[in-house]
Amino acid sequence: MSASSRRIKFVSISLPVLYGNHAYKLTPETRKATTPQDHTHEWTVFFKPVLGDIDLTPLLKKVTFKLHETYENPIRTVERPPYQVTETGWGEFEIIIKLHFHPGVDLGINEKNFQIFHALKLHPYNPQHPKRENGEVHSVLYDELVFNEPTDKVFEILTKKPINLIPYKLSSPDKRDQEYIRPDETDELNRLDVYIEKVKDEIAHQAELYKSLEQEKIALTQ
Ligand code: SLL
Repeated sequence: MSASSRRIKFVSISLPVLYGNHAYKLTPETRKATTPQDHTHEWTVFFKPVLGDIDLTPLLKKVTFKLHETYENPIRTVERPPYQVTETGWGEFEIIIKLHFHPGVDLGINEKNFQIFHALKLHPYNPQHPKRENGEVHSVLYDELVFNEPTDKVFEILTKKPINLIPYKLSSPDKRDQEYIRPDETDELNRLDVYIEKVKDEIAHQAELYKSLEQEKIALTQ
C-alpha cells in the first residue's frame, strides 16, 4: 500500500454544502425573443460550499446536472465554480446533481461518487408560507459531505487552505458518536452559528443580485 492510498483510521471530515434552486416567473420584460412561448419561469440550480471562500476545485473535477429529457442536452457539465445551470421552462422535475471527484479523491473506501436528487421548485409549495413578490421561489437545502477515513492526500486537501476544515474522530469505526479532536465543543457550535448566518446572508444576497440584474435588463430594453 502506497503512502498516498493509506487511510487515516477513525477520522472523518465534514464539508457543509448548499444546493437547490431559485426560480422567477418570466415577465414580458424578462422574456427573451428566443424564450419558447410555453416557458413560464427562469430558474437556476446550484451546488456550493456554505462558506463562500472555500474553493472546491482541488477536490472536484466537475459537477454534472441531469435535467429532464424534455431539455436539449439534458446532462450539463460544469468544470469550475460557480457550479450552476440557468434555464427557462414550464414544469417541475427532479434534477440529479453529481459530483465527480479528481482521481484519488473519494468520500470513503466504498463511496466513490456522490449524487444529490433535487426536486426543482417553480411554485410556492407551502400555502402556509407568505408569498414572495414576483412569485419568486427559493428552495435551498443544507447537507454535509462527509469524508470518512480519508487518505493522506484527501486529508491534506481538506485541512489546508483554501478548504481548511477541522477533522473529527470516531471513538470506534462502527459507532456513530463522534469525539472531536478539538476538545472545545463550543468552538464547533460557533462554527455552526457562522454557517447558519452565512446561509441566511447568501439567500438574501442571491435574491438581491437577481433583482438588480432584472432591473438592469429592464433598463436595457427600454
Ligand atoms: C411535469 N413531470 O409534467 C414534469 C415534467 C418537464 C419540464 C416537467 C421545458 C422543456 C423544454 C420544461 O419545463 N420541462 O421545452 O425545453 O410537470
